[in-house]
Order: sequence, then C-alpha cells, then structure tokens
Amino acid sequence: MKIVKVSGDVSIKRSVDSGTEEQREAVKKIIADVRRSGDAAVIAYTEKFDLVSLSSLKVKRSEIEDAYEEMNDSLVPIIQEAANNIQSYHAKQQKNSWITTEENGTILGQKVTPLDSVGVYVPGGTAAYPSSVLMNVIPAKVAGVKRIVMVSPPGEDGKLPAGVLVAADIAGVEEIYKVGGAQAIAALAYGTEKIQPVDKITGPGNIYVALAKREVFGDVDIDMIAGPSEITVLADESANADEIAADLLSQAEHDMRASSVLVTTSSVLAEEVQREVTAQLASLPRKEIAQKSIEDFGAIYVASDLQEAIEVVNQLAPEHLEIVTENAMELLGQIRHAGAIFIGRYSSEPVGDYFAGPNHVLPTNGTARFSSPLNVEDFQKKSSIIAYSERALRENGEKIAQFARLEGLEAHARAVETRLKKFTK
Ligand code: HSO
Ligand code: ZN
Repeated sequence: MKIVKVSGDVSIKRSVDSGTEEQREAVKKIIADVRRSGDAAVIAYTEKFDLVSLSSLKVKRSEIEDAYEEMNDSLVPIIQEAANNIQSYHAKQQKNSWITTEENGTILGQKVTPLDSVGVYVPGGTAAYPSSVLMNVIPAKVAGVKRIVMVSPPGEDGKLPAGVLVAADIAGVEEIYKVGGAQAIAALAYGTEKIQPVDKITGPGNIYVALAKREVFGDVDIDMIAGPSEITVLADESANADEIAADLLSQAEHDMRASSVLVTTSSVLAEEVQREVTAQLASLPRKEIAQKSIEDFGAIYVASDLQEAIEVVNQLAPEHLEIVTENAMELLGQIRHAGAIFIGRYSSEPVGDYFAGPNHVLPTNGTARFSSPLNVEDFQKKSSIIAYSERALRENGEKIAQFARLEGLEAHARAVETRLKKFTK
C-alpha cells in the first residue's frame, strides 16, 4: 500500500465501469426479447447464463423452509436482530403527510404515498449478501410498499442461497423469482406472464444489471448505480494500526476494484498500517481480491495536520468514513461529504454493514457530495395538496390572472377570472 504525502488537491483512483458498446447492445437485445416473448425469453436466458433449466421461476414456500433447515440455527436470531435494528432506525426516517391552514381558508399540504410495488435485485455468486436483502427490503416495508418482489439468479442447482432466502423471509418478502441479469431487470420493468411489473428497482448487480437499470429508467424508477465499496479512515497517532489495517481490508475483500484509503497525521501510524496490511493479507481467504484492490486502489495519505487531513476527506467524499482520532466526535461538524460516518475505534465498518441499523447502501464514487444513503423516502413519493377558499381566490385571483398574461397564457387568466366574475361584490 503506497504512502503519499498530501500536497494540494488529492484525488484517489476509483473504478467506474460504464460498460462496453458490446455489453450495451447485448443488454438492449435481452430487454427487447423479454418485452416480446415474456417468460419464454426469461427462461431461455436463465438457461444460457445461469446454466439451469427451470420450469417455474417462482420460489416456493417449501424452498424457504428448506433454507431455514439448511442454515445454522444460531444465525437466524442474529439476522432477526439485525433486521429489528434496521427496522427501528428506518422507522425514525418516516415522513408524515402534512397540512397547513391559513386564516383566509387556504389549505395547503403534502401527501406522502408509498410506491405500489418495488423490485429488489440480489446479485448471484459470492456477492449474494443476506445483509443487502435486509437493507433494501426493510426501508421499503417501513415506507408502506405493499408489493415487494425479490429477484436473484439461481445457481446451477436451480436454487438461491439459503441466507438470501431466510433474510428475504425475515424482511417480509412474499414474492421471489429465480432470475438474474438484464433479463430480471426487463421482467421487473415490463412484466411477463408470470411476473407483474414494478414501479421501482433497487439493489446492486454486475455490469449487465447496471446497464439494464439505466436502460429501463424512466419507464420505472431505479436507485443509484452503486460502484465498488470504499472506505476512508481518518486517524491520528492514537489509533491502533492493527485495527485500521483490518478495517481497510474489510472493504478491500469486497471487490478488486474496491478502494481503501487511510488519511493520517502520523507518519508512524502510516508505516505501521502499511506493514499490518501486508501481514494480515497473508491469511485472508479472499486474499487475491483484497490484495489486488489494495495494490490498485489503496492509498495512505500523510497530512501535515488534522485540518489538512479533514480537507482531504471532504475532497474524497467517501462512501464510508471512519474517524479514529483522539477527539473523533468533535470533528463531526467539519465532515461535509461522506455516505456513512463511523466514529471511534469501536465503530468498525462491519458494525454498520450488518447490524447497527443505518443503511449500507450508500453513495459511492464521490457522489456523497450530493446524495444520501438509501432511505425510506426512496420508496415514497409526495403529492401536493391545494385547497383555496372563495375568500382566498377573491384576494389573489387577479394577481394570478396578471401573472398568466405575463406568460401570454390567456386561457389560464380566464380560468381564474371565470370564478372572479361570479363573486357578488
Ligand atoms: N460494505 C458493503 C456492504 C456489505 N458489506 C454487505 C458486507 N456485506 C457496501 O456498503
Ligand atoms: Zn462491507
């Protein structure tokens, strides 16, 4: 892991995969095929890409029961407890509809309505994270979404991972389909004979899924297109190098394109962490992934003082920020851009990835400058409410008509004046 002295603006290397022309064309063809041939196309693509031929895509209750059987008993209550924490955290985000009244009889308001239906994509392989099932489904539940559909590519045995099924069941998903890739996104967006379409699609996926989400956006809503995981640790000489190194590796193991960065005021800590990362890497099962990520996207920045270090953090706008300094809490006010802020040495990032309650779907790639963690409002929409009384229209009608004529919109002006004329003086 290279050590760099901060001088001037700092930018880190991040990986943005916008796909090749070939990939984009392939995705367009899959979407067109699913729109034309529905389930037949979905089943054919599942055979082609997931190497399994399925007669029914829908997960049966018995498969969920098998998943509970298969899973270590002690894990179920842990997933349940994490789900409870996520539920109570998100419940605090709930926005209510509101109404205001004015003396002249004007009533204005905002009505909050949950989306009717949401589709949650869960990637296949080793990225099929039960924690991400909870993080996507629970805010939608809290928002009041009635129909939540989950899709995920089946393994060659035609099954979904037990952990994913149990998490979905605990989170309250009632409709699960064994379909992945662009074909899953197309089915969710446009519907097939067996899969009713949804209004919004969330959840991470590979490049084909990301491109398909871009493609269907507008016909349905989508969440952000997440990039690889990122962690930035802001630490001073009071931090323990072994803990910092472990946290950096915890995100490096996600993806060869993940980025793990330490920003520190201590060159002693910088060197210790550098040594620790190498030492700890040796025994990691996902060593190859983590090592490549650290080599290509990892960095240790040494700043001359805390002020400069904070400036670097704000420039990076990381997905996850850990503050491990003597006065960590006091620095919070100066952090302007970060998806999630973990304060103090006991708030290691996995605490938030799995359990504490806040969402782990966070803005990557510097987008924390302008966007927020996945939250309850992402699953709701608002309608404005306007109720004018006779008195309110009497008081304001002429101003409205004048404004309309400023825009050359005579019919607008007359719509208001038709009423004004009827008022007896
Ligand atoms: N750190 C990942 C989330 C995750 N970690 C899932 C473990 N499982 C992106 O925020
Ligand atoms: Zn993680």
